[in-house]
Amino acid sequence: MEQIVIGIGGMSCQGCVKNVSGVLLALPGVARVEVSLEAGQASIAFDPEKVGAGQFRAAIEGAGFDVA
Ligand code: 9UX
Repeated sequence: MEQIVIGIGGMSCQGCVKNVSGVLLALPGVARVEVSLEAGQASIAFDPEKVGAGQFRAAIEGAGFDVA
């Protein structure tokens, strides 16, 4: 398992946090997600053989947010 922290722009409430968490957790290979509204970032634990940074970016941007 690997860990990555991704900066996210555009989150303005806990609903956004829930939405970002949901799209990330829906990706196969993602084990654990912690999204912080205050810090504007997501910490993701994942299996690097199944998923990676490109898919995290696509999922976050697809949900309407910006990846730093
Ligand atoms: Mo909050 Mo975010 O009212 O996608 S859910 S602004």
